[in-house]
Amino acid sequence: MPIPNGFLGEKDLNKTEEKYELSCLICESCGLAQLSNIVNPDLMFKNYVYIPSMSRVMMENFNNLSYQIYNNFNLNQDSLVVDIGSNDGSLLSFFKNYRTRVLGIDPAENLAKIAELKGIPTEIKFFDLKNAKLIRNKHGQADVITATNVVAHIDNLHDFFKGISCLLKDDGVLITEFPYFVELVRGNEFDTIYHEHLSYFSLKPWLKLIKSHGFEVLRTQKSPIHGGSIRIIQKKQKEKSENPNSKNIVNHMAFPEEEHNIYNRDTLSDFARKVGSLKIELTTLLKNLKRKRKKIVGYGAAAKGNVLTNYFNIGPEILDYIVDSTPYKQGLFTPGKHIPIYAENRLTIDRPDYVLILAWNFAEEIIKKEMTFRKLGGKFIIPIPKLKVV
Ligand code: JHZ
Repeated sequence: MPIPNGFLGEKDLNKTEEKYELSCLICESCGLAQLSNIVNPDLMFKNYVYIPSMSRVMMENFNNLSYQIYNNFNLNQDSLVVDIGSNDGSLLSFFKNYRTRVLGIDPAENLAKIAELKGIPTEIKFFDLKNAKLIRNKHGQADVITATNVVAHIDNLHDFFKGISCLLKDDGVLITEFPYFVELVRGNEFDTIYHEHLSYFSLKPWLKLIKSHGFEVLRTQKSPIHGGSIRIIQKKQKEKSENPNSKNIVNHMAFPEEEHNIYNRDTLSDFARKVGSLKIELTTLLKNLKRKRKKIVGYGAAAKGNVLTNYFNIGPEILDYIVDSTPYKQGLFTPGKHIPIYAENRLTIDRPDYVLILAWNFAEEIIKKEMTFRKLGGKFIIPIPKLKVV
């Protein structure tokens, strides 16, 4: 697979594109699923084209998160909120409304510039213990650290947690949000497995990890974001012994990981088989439509879409182009399959017959937005969790 956000300019289309092994393994002891091969993070994250602010749903999620944190943890104008993987400052911009102090940390130079323009100070760095010490010396310790959709991207999670311990005040809170491995398996979300995501967490390995770094859970919440995520609010353990309340919080939650057998080989083999069946179903549908001379395009040049098109061998002979609202992706071509990317309004001008929603996690939002396309007879194909034409 090429790297999932490795979009290409026209001048690069004839150059050889690097491909990297992509396989996901699971630890039979702790239940953590991880990639077997790690791509140099500089190649993937220094110049990043993904921004969450293109989705209304994502921004609402950030708005709710900031409201929840501000109100539950008595923040004030002196409080420091640090966001790891702050991207273009989307989440921190909501904290700015509450007038807390904010600091973003992100290795993407292009996005940090945008965040700075919004008035969000950003340290252009990967987050690790060494950088956490530098940041603590410069900005002081944080009252709140947020890390949404970022832990999956980190190779050395132990060093990451040491960094968190160093940067977070003793009575501070750490909020993490990440796609939930149980939903990945149950929802056939194979295309979210890609080089940027090194780990696929369920609660069992997460709790083991945080406990080994002296953290305990305060609260957990499920959310539908990115095909099913979990938000975990945690703090440093005060005593050496585990807080009995923390144990209760976790025990009484609806996280039926064992019940769904997600650590079982048969379940995982079945998941792989289902992906194989989806490949046949979807490519047969698309080829039949092409035979009937239907015009098909894609919606959402998501990283996951690049995995799906490459793995299912769906190229520009099937999808004329992909529309995407992200300005940094428009005018480029997808990695591997070289499908051109245009702005969303191309749909209205061009009126294709079918739109394959590659950003299926935003299917509802996209369909609502493109009501006119549907009213004029256009149809949407949603590949995941189950192939559907609407
Ligand atoms: P989306 C990203 O994955 C990258 P991707 C990252 N590695 C990660 O961890 C996961 O998220 C969780 C476009 N769009 O969010 C915007 C429209 O054009 O599914 C995006 O390019 N119109 C950080 O890339 C794409 O679709 C719209 O109305 O798989 C969605 O990408 C909407 C809603 C989206 O993430």
